Amino acid sequence: MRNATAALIVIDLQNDFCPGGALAVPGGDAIVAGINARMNDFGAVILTQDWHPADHLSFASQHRGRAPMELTQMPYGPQVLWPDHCVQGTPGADFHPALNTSRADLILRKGFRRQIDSYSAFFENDRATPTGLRGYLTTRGITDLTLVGLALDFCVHYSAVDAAQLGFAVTVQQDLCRAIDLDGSLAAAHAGLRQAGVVLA
Ligand code: VGL
Ligand code: ZN
Repeated sequence: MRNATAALIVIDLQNDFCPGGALAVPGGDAIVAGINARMNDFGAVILTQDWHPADHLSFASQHRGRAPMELTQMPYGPQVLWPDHCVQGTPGADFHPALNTSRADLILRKGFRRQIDSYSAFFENDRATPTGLRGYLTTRGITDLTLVGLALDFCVHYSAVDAAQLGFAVTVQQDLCRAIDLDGSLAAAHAGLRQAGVVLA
């Protein structure tokens, strides 16, 4: 049975986050079949897509002398410098080919402003610019969210915490997520999710 007030939100299941991609998350492709199988349990399925211009300021390549995975300061705070990834219109930004995209009601793109990264599907990294997803969900009467996808310690983490703070009932299904685990980011994500009241299933 599909639950009309529950949505499955699949975070950034894109080629660049899968083995062989520019910012590969170990085992990122191993969760695709399980995610497809869960889609029928939800009244709504939403896919997010990391969608950067080629000169995005989260890319280390845009900062002279800086290397990927280093930290920099942006006007909105600290920001990890990433390898170029999920550039708009490139194969790396496409969804994993086995992901069932036809079941999606909405594909939400984020990270398209050069100056601001966006881990969360709700607010960009300045923590102020909304993506519009809240309005979509609330106007559809959706109250319960299950999040899966990549990466558990970045985009899934930030999306789940924001969703809980906005008042949604949020579950992160951990076996359908994979993590980057950069400098303790996975432990920080677990703590942050618990503190926000997210159910870790
Ligand atoms: C992500 C780093 C940079 C993610 C996106 O989807 O977790 N991580 N851009
Ligand atoms: Zn990104």
